[in-house]
Amino acid sequence: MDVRLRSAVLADFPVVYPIIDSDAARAAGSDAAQVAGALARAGARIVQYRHKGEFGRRQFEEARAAGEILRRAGVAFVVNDRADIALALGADGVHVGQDDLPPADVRRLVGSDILLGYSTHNAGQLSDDACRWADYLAIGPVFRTSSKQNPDPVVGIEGVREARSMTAKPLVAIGGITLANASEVLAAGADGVSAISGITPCNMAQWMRLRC
Ligand code: TZP
Ligand code: MG
Repeated sequence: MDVRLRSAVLADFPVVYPIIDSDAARAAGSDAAQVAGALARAGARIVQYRHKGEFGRRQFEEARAAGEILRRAGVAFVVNDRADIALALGADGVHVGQDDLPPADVRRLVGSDILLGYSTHNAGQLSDDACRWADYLAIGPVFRTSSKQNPDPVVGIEGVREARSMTAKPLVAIGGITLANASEVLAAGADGVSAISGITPCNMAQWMRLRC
């Protein structure tokens, strides 16, 4: 964990927030470490590692390898869902959702130096007291997505605008975001856009030109 990275991320939230899904990386004939390296070279400032399903030794080592590459490159490394894995790997952040450990308990576990992200899907969740423990909030799915099982209803651009009006914390939009619609999402008030399928090492350079 590099505490300076947390401050840097919060002072100027990255416009582009790639998520490496381990299964998606594998399906594309790659692996998380390779994708992490490519994203770092392309200019990512923050990257999240995500694995759904059993999180065993293989995933732990994969996340460790990706995290080491990101750390060497000065990129904030965030672990999805799992506070224990984030702590064990010395990650810079952990990102939890509505079905994971509550943010207050995650904060108690990981301490105040680690970035804590919290996913929300509607106005009710955004106004919940749990949000106060988070450093940044995510809102989505903005558009239809096939990267998440049983996604919540899409919130659309209007949902991003509403979320923006409800929080002063850094806000990341997620769900079906592509190079074609990212500008509209940012214009609705998101500080950053996050994607699993839409951001790849090959198109990362184009993403980095957003809002330049
Ligand atoms: N949370 C809301 S939508 C989503 C998550 C993790 C999936 C985003 O994947 P994609 O491929 O960027 O639509
Ligand atoms: Mg989760």
